[in-house]
Amino acid sequence: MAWIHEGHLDGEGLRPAIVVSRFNGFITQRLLDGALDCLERHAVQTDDIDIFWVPGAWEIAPMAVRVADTGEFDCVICLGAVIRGETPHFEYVSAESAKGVAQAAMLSDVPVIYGIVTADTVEQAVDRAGTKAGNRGFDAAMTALEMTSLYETVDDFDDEGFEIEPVGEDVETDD
Ligand code: INI
Repeated sequence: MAWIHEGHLDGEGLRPAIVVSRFNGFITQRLLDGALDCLERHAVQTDDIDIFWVPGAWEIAPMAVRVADTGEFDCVICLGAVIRGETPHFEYVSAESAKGVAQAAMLSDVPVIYGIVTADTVEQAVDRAGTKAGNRGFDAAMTALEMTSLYETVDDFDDEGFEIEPVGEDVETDD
C-alpha cells in the first residue's frame, strides 16, 4: 500500500505573510483582498496576517526571502501585477520576478507562493483579479494553505522517527 500525503486547507493557528506590490495597485489591492478573504474563510485570524508592501514586482522576491528568513511566518504569499506596455520593460520585470519568487521558494524553509499576474492588457489583469477569470490572490492563498500543511507533514517525518535511508556504507568506529 502506498502512503499518500496531501495538504489540508485548515488555516487555524497559521501566521502567513503577504508580500504585495504597489505598482498597478488597482489590481494588486484586489489580489490582496482575495488572499485575505481566502485566509479568513479558512480560519486564519486577521491579527495573525502580516502584509509587506513593496514598490513593484521586481522587489517582491528579495523581500519574500527576507520575510521567510525571519522564521516568524508559516508561508509567504507573493502578489503583484505586471502588465505589458510599449517597451520591453514588461519582459524583464515579469521574467525576473517569476524567477526570483521561484528561487525564493527553493531557498526558504516555508512555502513561498507565486501570485503575480502577468497580462498583455489591463482587461486581462482585471479578469484575473476578481472578475471573469477568478482571483489569483485567492488562488495563491489556497495554495499557501495546502503547501504549508504539506511542508509540516514532511517536517514531522524526522520528529516522528521516520527512517531516512543512509547514503553509502556504514562506517564502524572504536567507540
Ligand atoms: N512593476 C510592476 O509591478 N508591474 C509592472 O507592470 C511594471 N512595469 O511594467 O514597469 C513594474 N515595474 C517596476 C518594477 O517592478 C520596479 O519596481 C522598478 O523597476 C524599480 O526597481
